[in-house]
Amino acid sequence: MKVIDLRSDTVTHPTPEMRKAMFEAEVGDDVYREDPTVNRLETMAAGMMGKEAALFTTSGTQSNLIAVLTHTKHGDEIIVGDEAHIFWYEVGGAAALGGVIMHTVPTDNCGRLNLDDIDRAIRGKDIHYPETTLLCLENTHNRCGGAVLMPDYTDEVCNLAHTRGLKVHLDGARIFNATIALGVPAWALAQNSDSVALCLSKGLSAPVGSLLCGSKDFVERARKFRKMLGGGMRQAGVIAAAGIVALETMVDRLAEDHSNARRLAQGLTGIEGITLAQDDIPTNIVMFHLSPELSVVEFVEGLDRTGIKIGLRDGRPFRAVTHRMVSSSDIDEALTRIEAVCRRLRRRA
Ligand code: TLP
Repeated sequence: MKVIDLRSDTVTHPTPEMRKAMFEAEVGDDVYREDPTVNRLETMAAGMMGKEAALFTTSGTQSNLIAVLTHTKHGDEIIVGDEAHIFWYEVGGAAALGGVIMHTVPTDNCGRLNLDDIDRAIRGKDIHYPETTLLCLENTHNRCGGAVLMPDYTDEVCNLAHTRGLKVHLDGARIFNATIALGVPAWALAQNSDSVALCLSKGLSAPVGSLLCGSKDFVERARKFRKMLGGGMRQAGVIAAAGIVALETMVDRLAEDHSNARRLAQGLTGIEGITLAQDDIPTNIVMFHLSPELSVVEFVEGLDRTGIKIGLRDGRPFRAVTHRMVSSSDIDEALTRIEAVCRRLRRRA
């Protein structure tokens, strides 16, 4: 029985082409900036994101943390959505290591923060207040079901933030899913942000790595923080080589993941006991609820027995993420197995 792993697109393995590139990678000591493959990847990423420079980091979490450290100082306040990955899933690193307060504002279903809420959240000048110095957005939005931020919206938020003296960091872990969904180049989604992080190890299938992009001066300072966090990786060309293949060959195929996500969602709506938690499926994330009369524990056990892995967090809808290692026939097979599990649970309910 084939295990169909829908927990995350992070489970994707490197392609044979990536493994070959890794094997053959020209390397050097990247702390001395002598790794030609890392240098090439950074130049390439900066170009795609329309920024002057980029920094190869170990993970999306590290990129976001370095961005916070670089844009702020200890004791500052940063504005993040109350559904932001930075707020939920990065172990509080911004607070623990950056010494910043995360001021959350509500996130709508489309991953957006309201401009008035942002405006109100920015502190004025008062001896009692911390200084608000950074605002973070996320595109696509993980907890909002892969929602895509439109470039006009991002630009508006950036204008507001800049007018009030804040920097903007964009968590673009899945920014290429947004570019494929909208049919616009990645730089257009990040052109007014001061920094943007993209991930190689999600839908793009590279084994590891993220790039933090911004101005030359920003990346220069960010490089020092990466070193401080232990992210000076020496002969990192071995992994950067896979990242180059990812950027060159894996972006366009994300459309297939999006169509598989829609196929999955459509199938799930036909299963008694399941309701979608989203009005539409913009990219590769599908979230759904189980009817309250069906047991979550038994549902998960049932899926496990039939070789289906999906994401589950307390009090959250289930999450299924499509990716390169799940084909459209795997989706059909997953639906058949999920339907069988639900049928069994309904009989018992
Ligand atoms: N998200 C992971 C888990 O941490 C939840 C996933 O499976 O989706 N920003 C966003 C929007 C992300 O979704 C993630 C990973 C990150 C940052 C962090 O990237 P990594 O895992 O490389 O540290």
